Order: sequence, then C-alpha cells, then structure tokens
Amino acid sequence: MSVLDRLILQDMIDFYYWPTPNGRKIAIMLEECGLAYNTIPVSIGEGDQFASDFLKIAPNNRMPAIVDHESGISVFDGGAILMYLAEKAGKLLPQEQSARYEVLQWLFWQASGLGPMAGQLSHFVSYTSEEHPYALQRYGNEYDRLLAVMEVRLRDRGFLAGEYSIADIASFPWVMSYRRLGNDLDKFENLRRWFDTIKNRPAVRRGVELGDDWKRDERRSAAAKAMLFGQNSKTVFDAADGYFESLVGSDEKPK
Ligand SMILES: N[C@@H](CCC(=O)N[C@@H](CS)C(=O)NCC(=O)O)C(=O)O
Repeated sequence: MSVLDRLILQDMIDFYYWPTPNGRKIAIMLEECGLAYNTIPVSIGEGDQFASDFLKIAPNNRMPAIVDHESGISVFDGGAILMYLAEKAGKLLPQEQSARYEVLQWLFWQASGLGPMAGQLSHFVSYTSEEHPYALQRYGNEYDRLLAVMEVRLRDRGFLAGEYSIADIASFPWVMSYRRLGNDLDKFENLRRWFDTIKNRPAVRRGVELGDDWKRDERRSAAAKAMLFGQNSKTVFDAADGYFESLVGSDEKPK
C-alpha cells in the first residue's frame, strides 16, 4: 500500500454494515454525499454485532455504525448517523432553523414510527414459523397508516420536508419493502411518485446495491434465528463479558 493510499484510508469513514433497510439508509447517504468509505460487513446472523470492538462503537449491538477517522468520532443508530454525515458533507439537512426542523421532525418520525413498525411487521411476515394473525394485523395496519401519512404529506410537496433530505433517505428503504410487507402503492399516488423519483437517483441505486450479493438468508437459519430473536438482558451482559467472542473458532453453540 502506498503512502497516499494509507493517508486516504486514515481519513476514510469505516462503515459497519449489513444489507438490511436500516443499513441501506446509511449506504445511500454515503453515496449521496460522495464521502469515501470503507465497508466493514457485520454479519448479524453470525453474531458479528457482539464483537467487543464493535460494541465499543455500537453498544446496542445493532448495525449500522460509522467511525470517521478524520474527526475521530464514532456514531451508532441511523438517525444520528444521517445527521452526522449531513453536517459533515453540508448536504441534505438545511442550516436555517425552520427548514432544519421540518427535516428533523420527519427524521424522528421515521426513527420512532415507520422504522420500528415496519421492522416488527417484517419480523412477523418473514421470520416466524407460527401463525400470528393479531401481530400481522396490528403492524400491517400501522404500516399502512404510516404510508398514508406520507401520502397526505406528499400531496403538495415533492419530498417529506419540501426539498430532498435525510428524512427521505431514512424512510425510503422501509417503503422499498412494501411488497414483502404485504402492501402496494396503488392507493398512494403521491407516495408512488416520491418512491420512483428517489429509486431512480444513481446514488440511491448504488447504496441499495451495496452488499446485494452477500448471503441474504442469514436470518432464516435456526442458528441465526436463535442469535437474533432470542436476545434479552442476559445476551447484553454475556456480550459485555466477551462470551460470544469466546465461541469463535470453537464448536460450542451459544447457550
Ligand atoms: N434504530 C437502529 C436500528 C438498527 C437495527 O435494528 N439493526 C438491525 C438490522 S436491521 C441489527 O443490527 N440487528 C442485529 C441484532 O438484532 O442483533 C437504526 O436505525 O440504526
């Protein structure tokens, strides 16, 4: 590696990533901002999120997370990462206070509403073997309601906060999953326009494709399901004590 390559790497952003909707928000943002980044796969079905070095950056044992080697700052959780990158690049989050809060309220709406509700729906649609009609109805209705909130908002503007922003980038991957989540965009004419406009942005395409060829059914194996969906306080304490790392390279299965 040349000295120049080493200098470039030193200033790059390490991007801890796995190709899921939450990961893709940040892949899209990095591409939109044209920031140099080094992708570090966090194979969540294999337990990479419990590695002690990763937990120092992301104590919630969830990706995405970033480390910006230029500033020395690390950030976990999608909304905070989007704000950090927007401020670093001077893009997609206005400075002016009222425009900034237009964006931030929709960013927090995504982080506290659309993301968690679609995430729960996704769990019951794709990752359980038993029937859960109440959960499907509850989260399916809530996802449908949230799409309608976007539809009404987009009746008289192009994007959630007027101009294209981090609020749209945060929301896009969870709208992108609409078919798998049992919805369609037929009754959401303006949301469909918004979706098509964003989908066709070259940076969005590049972000969505990142890791597309990696192993995709990681959450469906029995071991992965046990790793991902049986977590409780013991998991967090075990991870903090290095238990998962002690399993690497051994035949022992997680308790
Ligand atoms: N609020 C977080 C959620 C991140 C999240 O839920 N990541 C999931 C994948 S989509 C994860 O890393 N799961 C690992 C695990 O469940 O142990 C964000 O938006 O960044």
